[in-house]
Amino acid sequence: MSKRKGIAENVNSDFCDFLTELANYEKNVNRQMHKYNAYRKAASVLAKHPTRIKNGTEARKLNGIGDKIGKKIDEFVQTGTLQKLVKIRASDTNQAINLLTRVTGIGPAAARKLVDEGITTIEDLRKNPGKLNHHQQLGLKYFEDFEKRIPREEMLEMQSLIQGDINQLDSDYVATICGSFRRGASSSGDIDILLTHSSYSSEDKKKPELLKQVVHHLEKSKFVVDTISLGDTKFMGVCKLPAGKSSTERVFRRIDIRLLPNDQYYCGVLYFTGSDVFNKKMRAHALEQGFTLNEYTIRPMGSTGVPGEALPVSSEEDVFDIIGMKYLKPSQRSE
Ligand code: DCP
Ligand code: MG
Ligand code: MN
Repeated sequence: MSKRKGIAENVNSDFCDFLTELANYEKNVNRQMHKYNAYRKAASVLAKHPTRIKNGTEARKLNGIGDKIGKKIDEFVQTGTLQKLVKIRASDTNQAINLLTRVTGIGPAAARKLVDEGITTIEDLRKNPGKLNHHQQLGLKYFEDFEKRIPREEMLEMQSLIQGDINQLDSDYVATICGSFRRGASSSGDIDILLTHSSYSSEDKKKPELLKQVVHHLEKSKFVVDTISLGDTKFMGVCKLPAGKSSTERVFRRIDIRLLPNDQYYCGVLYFTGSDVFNKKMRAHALEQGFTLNEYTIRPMGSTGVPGEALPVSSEEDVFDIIGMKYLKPSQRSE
């Protein structure tokens, strides 16, 4: 073989593709490193071969290609595919993607990429932690717990712990547990907290320490136990209540805390109370009335379509009033 690296076209690339797919499957799914290496080697030999391979017999003459791979090449030449691969792909792909996206931090694109690499189960993920970012690793670590709904009773316990802690730190904080809990749901998927402080308005410089202090205080209380991410205005993490009276083991829960300036607080509370479907409807209604509404502000749309200054808002009711919508209590905002 000459050393014209990458210049010549790989005339056997379809063979190389299926061999690489099989290699990844053996490595990621079965942890069969010998098979992985065998498929990889065969793919690399074929990639360097200057002429098109016509069948398994011809392939077997090459160094690194034995009977088994020769048979696969025959099957591929004759049928245009491999039953083994069809099975690997069809039996699992969509189910696997659906499964992997249940891990917090793994979206559909990341899931598809993992599945293409042969990672199709939670066990596969656990064997390949290097493929996951920090968020995904925590999603995996707490996978079983994060799947469990949080009963309202526990939400109420967490609410009183959180409010007590924040108030003890500085009574000028205001915190509201939003999300499905605030809509009165009998169980919630996670804890969504909106935080502000009387000293902090949108005219001021950013005050990230307001959020960090609260997070660190909740860590000292051993309530917050892991951090997915902590930015200036948003904390994503993991929490757990201390053992209860019934001594049943507590479950790890997902917690989000967002910090907003006090003049943006009620647009934030409105947004993070949801539901997401209700929010879409309300934003559409606002637009019909000539206002643009988001999680921070409500602004009039000028005739040119350029939003004006944020309108003053000191309650959720204010926002309903501005857009001429009858006030709905959180429990009436399910859709
Ligand atoms: N939200 C939204 N649009 C999104 C995501 C969220 O408007 N795409 C808002 C409305 C949600 C709130 O943020 O109610 C909190 O998001 P969650 O995903 O935590 O949703 P819920 O708290 O409503 O439900 P769950 O009990 O599953 O956490
Ligand atoms: Mg929620
Ligand atoms: Mn949430």
